[in-house]
Amino acid sequence: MTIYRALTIAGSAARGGAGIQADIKTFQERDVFGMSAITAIVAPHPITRSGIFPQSIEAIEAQYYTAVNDIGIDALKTGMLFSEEVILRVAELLEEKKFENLVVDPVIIGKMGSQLLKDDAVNAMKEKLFPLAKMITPNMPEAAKLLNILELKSINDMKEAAIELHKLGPHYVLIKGGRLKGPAIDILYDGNTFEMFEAERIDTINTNGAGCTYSAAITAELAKGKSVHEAVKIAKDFITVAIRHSLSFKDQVGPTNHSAYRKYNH
Ligand code: PXL
Repeated sequence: MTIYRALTIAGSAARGGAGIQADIKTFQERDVFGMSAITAIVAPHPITRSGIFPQSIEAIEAQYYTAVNDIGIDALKTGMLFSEEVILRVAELLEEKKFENLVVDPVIIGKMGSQLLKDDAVNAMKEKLFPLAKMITPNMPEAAKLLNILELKSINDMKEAAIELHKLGPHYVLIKGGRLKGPAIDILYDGNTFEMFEAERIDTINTNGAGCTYSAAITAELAKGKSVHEAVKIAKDFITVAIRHSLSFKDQVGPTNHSAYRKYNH
């Protein structure tokens, strides 16, 4: 039996619903062997107020090479990379050995408002990482930030943004319409045609880690050799059910439910 393997290069979210934790849970749920290279630890300290603890370049390299050399990789994704220095090094590593199935989730700002990518790192992400990606998966605010525009408001804005982002080099651009009014419509663009993936809008605030989970599900399906169309279709179902059954702890913005697709979808 073939075991498919996926790596996430991202931040560790101590709350358990986003970042590395969301990715690994999702890989497991989609029957893919998950590995991690942690770029930073995200955990708000109640007294010192520090919330982001970056890992050294050496530590990131060590984790990456361990995954590549000891296990092997069928697909990988990047999430929170935090600094220009990390982006440049990760891009170098991914140039050194190229992977067809690279999903770049351009994590910039978390749902709780924390800045997960420094402002001066946005250009490095666009110039060095996007050209290596099979797919980039910005949400609407991220797409706006990447293109230096104020806001995306409509499907038409999303389509125009997808065309501009595609020029930066990824094979596919998936803009996630979580912030639209009405149904949650995502736009996939391959440089030629647009494809829409639509799901009902679920009225909940508990969507912490939704973006991470969605892109991890896409990565897992690509690891198994699924087409981009199939991977996004399955991942869209996965995240929709995970949001429908999202979790609520202690009045915070809660996480999506990573086991919901397995438990409730069939
Ligand atoms: O959901 C965005 C995200 C990504 N990565 C890490 C996070 C978050 C949001 O909480 O903590 C590590």
